[in-house]
This record gives sequence, structure tokens and C-alpha cells, in this order.
Amino acid sequence: MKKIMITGACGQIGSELVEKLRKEYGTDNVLATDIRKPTSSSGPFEVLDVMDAERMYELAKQFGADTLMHMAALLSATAEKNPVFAWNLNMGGLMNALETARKLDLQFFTPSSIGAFGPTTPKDNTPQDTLQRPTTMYGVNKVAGELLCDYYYTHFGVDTRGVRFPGLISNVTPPGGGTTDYAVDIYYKAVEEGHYTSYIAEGTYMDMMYMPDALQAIVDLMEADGEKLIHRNAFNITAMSFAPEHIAASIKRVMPTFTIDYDVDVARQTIAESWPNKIDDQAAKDEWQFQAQYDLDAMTADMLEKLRQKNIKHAS
Ligand code: AKB
Repeated sequence: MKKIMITGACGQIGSELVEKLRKEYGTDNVLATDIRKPTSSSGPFEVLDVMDAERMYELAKQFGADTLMHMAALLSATAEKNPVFAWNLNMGGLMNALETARKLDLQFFTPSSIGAFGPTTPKDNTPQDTLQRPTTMYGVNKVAGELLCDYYYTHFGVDTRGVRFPGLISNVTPPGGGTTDYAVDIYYKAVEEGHYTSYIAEGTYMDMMYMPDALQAIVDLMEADGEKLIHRNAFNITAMSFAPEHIAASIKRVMPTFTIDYDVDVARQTIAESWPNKIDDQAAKDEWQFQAQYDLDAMTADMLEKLRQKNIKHAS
């Protein structure tokens, strides 16, 4: 993997992935693309609407890409508000990206999500291969995307790879429009106000992961020996599973005055309840030695420290 083009490079994952890959493979070997221009760029950048198949293909060709990482997508809560647009963007963008990969023989990565599961999926230790009948448009897109990636591998030999990400927590670029975003917001509000009102109800468990582990997982999966991969796409991966009261307790261990209360948002709560409590990531561990480094308290310590440093910067 040497010449990598990324779509959705200004998003929550994309913005940090670009920096990680530039460190690993060299600044000029990573082309960042997004529909909006970043305020600053550490290397090559091109504006790209993922619905524009021709421009996507031309940019990848001109850059001499050997890898395409397709990150542009609408998240669960936003997709639910505008399902037709979500279908067009999430599926149209993915189709254009897979076609670009097929025509140029690129290695390919795109993330699926715990959103690919639904209320009839086993909730605890959710197996890698199980029932997938999601009840959200995002989930429908993710299941279709997983199948499409499998199809491009089996029918066209495209080296497609992917993971099912849990909620991702980071202190760099805020997420937008996700159901798991509360687990990011809570840290910002803890530092800014010492209090958080959660839109997700007490007792609602979801899988989560700190961003450095998510980025390392992408690199490790893409570097893994393809011969050893049985699943290729949509590997379950997780680092921790918690409910709002557990993340609050973790913050309290560092900031004893922190408080939480609840004002549940029915739309996002319904989505959360349709997702697993905790997925089983043994296949990722067996096939490409996935291992997360951060547990809840390690993540909390790092998040609070980084956000406090940022605050000091803002204040000065
Ligand atoms: C969301 O909440 O929509 C995402 C996801 C779990 O895919 N963070």
C-alpha cells in the first residue's frame, strides 16, 4: 500500500486517517478528497463529490493510486431524517468507489458498522456471521454495502476489505449525525461545563472504540496477508461496551464533580436499542490479529487530557 486516495477526508475518521497514513507512507502518497475544502491541508487535496463517478476515477488514475479508502457516508441519525438522500449518497458513492477500484485494480477499504445489525440479531456476543435485518436506512445501506464489497471480490477479484466499526470516540474532528455521538459529546461537555445531559438512556449498551485503535485497525487489516482472510469485509471489531452511566462513572473517577442527567431523544434511542449490546470480534483476532489498546478508563484519561490542553489553547 503506497499510493492511497481517501474520500470523505474531512470527516470524523477521514481527517485522522489521512494524518496517520501520511506518517506511515509519506505525505505525498496520500491524496485526501472531500466535497468541502479543509481549512488547512498537510498534503495533496482535491475537492470530490463521491456522486461524480468520472472525477473519482480520473483523480485516482492521475494520482497513480493503488489503494482507495472510501470513507464518505451519512451516519445513522442523519440518514434516518433523509432516507432517500442517504440511499443515493451511501450506495451511489460506494458503487462509484468500487467501480473505480475495479477499473484501476485498487486495493479497497470501506467501513461497515454495528448499524448493520438489527433488533432480531443476537444482542450479546453478536457473532461475526449472524442475522442482519436492520431497521434503519443506514443499516440497510451498510448491509447492502457489505454484500456489494463481497460481490466485487468474488466476481471481479477486487481486494475489498472492511470492518464493522462500533461508535468511535476522538478529540480531533467531532462526528456528525451518529447515534453513538453522545460518547464523544460527553467528554467535551465534561471539560466545558462539568455536566452532560445524555440523549441516550441509562442502561443502553453499545460497542465503542477510541480513534487510535480504529485507525490502527484499518492499517493492520489493509496490511494483512489476504490469503489468511476468510471474511475480508465487515469484520466485527470492538474495544469496549458500555452504557451512558459507565462512561459518566469513568469521567467521575478523573473529575469527581462531574454530573450526568438524561433527556432521551426517542429517534436516536430507538436506533440504539436496535443495535447489539456487545459484538464478538474473534474472527478479526484470529484472521488478522486485531487487538484494541484502549479500555474505557485509558480512553477517558487521554480524552480529558487532550481536551483540556485544547481548552487551554482556546483560552490563551
Ligand atoms: C453512528 O452512530 O451512526 C455511527 C456508527 C456506529 O456507525 N457512529
